[in-house]
Amino acid sequence: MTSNKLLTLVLLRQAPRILLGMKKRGFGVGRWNGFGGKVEPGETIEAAARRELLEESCIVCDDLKEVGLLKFEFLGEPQILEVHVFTSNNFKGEPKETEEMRPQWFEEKSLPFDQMWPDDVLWFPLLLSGKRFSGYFVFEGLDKIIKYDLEETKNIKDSVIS
Ligand code: 6U4
Repeated sequence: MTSNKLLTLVLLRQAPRILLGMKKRGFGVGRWNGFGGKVEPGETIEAAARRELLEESCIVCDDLKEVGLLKFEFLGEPQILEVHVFTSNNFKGEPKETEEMRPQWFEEKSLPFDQMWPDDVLWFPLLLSGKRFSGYFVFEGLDKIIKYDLEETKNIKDSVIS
């Protein structure tokens, strides 16, 4: 039995646009994604989301709303990734390129799903329509989802997806 690896993911919105970053290194390199990373020991998940957003995009946001909980299993890997998804439309600063990410605003109607994680095309519609959601995805390698469950949830902590 291993514990889940806690990660954060922040999607900033300024209708009709959403801010993504091109991941320049590490896990998910070459894909457009929200901003985020690992929760440090002793840190709350929301504080980690704020810190990673600042480190990766130079944006300050004190008004994050947690909207999604996504779990990822990679066949052959014991650890489950537990990604806490936050959103906000209330933030300060202009996104700047950092060592980790190259930020770019995208129209919500034309997101680059073919250059994003394959699960994103499944749950982004829920995020964009203001829903809360929980999901569990099983990956074979980094490009193929072999099984998944995804549901809208009233309270993400009450999710039936374990
Ligand atoms: P460092 O600390 O730089 O070595 P790195 O290995 O680059 O870490 P990190 O910390 O940037 O990883 O965290 C990975 C990020 O990718 C988190 O924001 C969560 C996100 N992520 C992981 N799997 C994902 C998936 N299947 N779909 C998705 N985001 C995912 O949309």
